[in-house]
Amino acid sequence: MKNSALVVVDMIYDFIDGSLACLWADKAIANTVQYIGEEHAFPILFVRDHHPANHCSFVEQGGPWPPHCVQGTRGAEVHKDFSRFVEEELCFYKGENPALEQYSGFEGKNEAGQTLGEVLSLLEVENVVLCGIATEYCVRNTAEDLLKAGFKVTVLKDCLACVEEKGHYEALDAMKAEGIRLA
Ligand code: VGL
Ligand code: ZN
Repeated sequence: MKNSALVVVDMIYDFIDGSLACLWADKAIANTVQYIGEEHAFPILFVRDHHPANHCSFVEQGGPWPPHCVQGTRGAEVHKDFSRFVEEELCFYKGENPALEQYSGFEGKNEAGQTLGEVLSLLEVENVVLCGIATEYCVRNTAEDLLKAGFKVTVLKDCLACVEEKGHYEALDAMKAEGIRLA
């Protein structure tokens, strides 16, 4: 599909086998790798949760989550099955401000300080295909922000992992009602 891009959200170790391991992560990774295929023609952008050790979303700071995706740890690395697709300038980091929870990848920034939204516009992308972790949090918030910004958004429902099954299906229903395509 011309003018399309794939955005892979938080397919990083703490959400796969670490402190916040999510349901169906292995299947989501395998299905995403299959979707990408051997000769993909679309850019692949990676959203990465990337917290300082004292982040406000951690239980010790009064937040809801165990420490996860701490900068410089294995838990913050993208899963190895995507290594051959990862380009640093297309990695968008979020949650770096210790005082701010940031579920959406839309305002995530690459090493040059460009946001995901800016780079998708620079690439003249119109259709954003999304997959990743967690359906109820980062995937949903990123999809909604992309839609608000005017992109056509498709979520690959077999390429998602979630914190809780119930929340996963509620998030899918909500996204569909808002005009996000499920494929
Ligand atoms: C996320 C929980 C904590 C997410 C981030 O990106 O889905 N979930 N931090
Ligand atoms: Zn986080």
